[in-house]
Amino acid sequence: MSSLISRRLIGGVFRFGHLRSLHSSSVWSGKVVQFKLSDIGEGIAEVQLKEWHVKTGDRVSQFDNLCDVQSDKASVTITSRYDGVIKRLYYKVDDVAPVGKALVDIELEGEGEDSAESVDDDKSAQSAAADKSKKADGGKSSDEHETSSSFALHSGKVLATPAVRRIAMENKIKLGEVSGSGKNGRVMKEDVLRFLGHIGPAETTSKASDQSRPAFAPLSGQDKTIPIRGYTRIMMKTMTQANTIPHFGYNDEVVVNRLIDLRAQLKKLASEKGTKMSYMPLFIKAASLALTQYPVLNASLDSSLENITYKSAHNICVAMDTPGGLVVPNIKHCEQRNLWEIALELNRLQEAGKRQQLDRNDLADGTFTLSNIGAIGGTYASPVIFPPQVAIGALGKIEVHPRYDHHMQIYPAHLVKVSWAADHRVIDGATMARFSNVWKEYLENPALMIAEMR
Ligand code: CAO
Repeated sequence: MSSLISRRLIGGVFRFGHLRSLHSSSVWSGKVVQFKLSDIGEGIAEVQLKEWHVKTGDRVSQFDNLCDVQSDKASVTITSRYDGVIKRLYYKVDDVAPVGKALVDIELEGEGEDSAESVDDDKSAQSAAADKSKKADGGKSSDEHETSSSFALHSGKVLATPAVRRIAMENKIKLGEVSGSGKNGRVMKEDVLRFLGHIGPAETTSKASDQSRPAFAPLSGQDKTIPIRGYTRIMMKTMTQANTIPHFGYNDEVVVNRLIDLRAQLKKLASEKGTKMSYMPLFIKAASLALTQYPVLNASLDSSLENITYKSAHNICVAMDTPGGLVVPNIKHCEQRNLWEIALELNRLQEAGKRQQLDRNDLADGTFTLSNIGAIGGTYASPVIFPPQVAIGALGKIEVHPRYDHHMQIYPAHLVKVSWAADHRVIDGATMARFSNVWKEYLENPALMIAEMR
């Protein structure tokens, strides 16, 4: 689990934290500048290159997208701050690019600022980067790469990223025959996959990304080693940290017959409100109400293990399964939101998660986590705490089982199983169990929950 941020960086201006004038001050046509990955704050030291939007030889203008990069805290589109022609790309997709190093070389056109970072006289830096680029590209230089890919892309007439061209080349299709759905007719990965028949029509984009997975899955007769990237890289770091926490586990089952009735009524009204009402907003609101009684579970532990901070806001994280992997955004101030407001925010986060466009703020400052693995299946789970938080709950699939009522009569009980995990250094089992009982009470008698809402 992780924190990711998503931002759009315009011309390097916003990102670099200092305002730059984009007015021209001198003629610089023909000068080659290195466009460096500058410090993007948040302590980010490196990013992973997710996608190039340009190739060598492309003409770019200020504000044109150059590439998408992702760090453990940021997913960012980097845009050009110059007008010119791309002379060199220093990384290929999935490479890790350190902050402060060159991303692209751009040969300037027209007029601009004198402060551009020329590389004409920086041959050693260029050749070092070129070596890296060459290695990363299986020994081909950028120019060679262009030549090998150019069978379908003459003079930039078909817009596509190198990654898309690679897929087209591997499948022996001409990009010119693929209709592009991107800006200015740019051919996107989905367009190629659709052309190949791997995914359905354009309107089913979210399902398409799931269905496209098998295209990369089966390999026959050979091992494949790939670098750990994207959300998985972030999950690895966070979960390695979580592994130092002694987890206390506690499980229970909740009878949700009344909750199902309530949800059915709310679901009917949801479309009028322009949202959908799943069970999650009810689980989340019940958790927030229970956290009010047990604030120690809505807390964070400092790295020195000296202090615990009780958080006033209930920023409840929701583990989300997205096409890019697991990501954990949070709904801010659940203690102040009603069910509709929680549902609206959850829907927004879910849609942004599907597009991998969650904002930094969506991912920062979570205080407690729920993971509805039951949306996929299963009963009990062993959730892992999302540090520096101290508790997490996982929900199973709602299923019907026979149970006894107070008169010892068997009835069909709709049950959801919950698995809690708490940091046993600061939370004892009795506190976890009492919290769970309160949460369960709200869900088994949702009228109580409604009564407590402001
Ligand atoms: N039991 C029964 N039905 C469930 C359910 C459950 N536990 N969870 C969801 N559903 C139902 C919903 O109510 C909805 O039904 P309707 O279409 O009738 O409204 C349907 O399944 C689809 O729900 P959803 O998944 O779109 O929405 P949600 O709010 O319930 O869950 C989210 C959102 C983001 C939590 C979920 O989609 C998801 O990603 N879950 C996986 C979390 C995960 O991977 N956890 C593991 C973390 S550790 O690796």
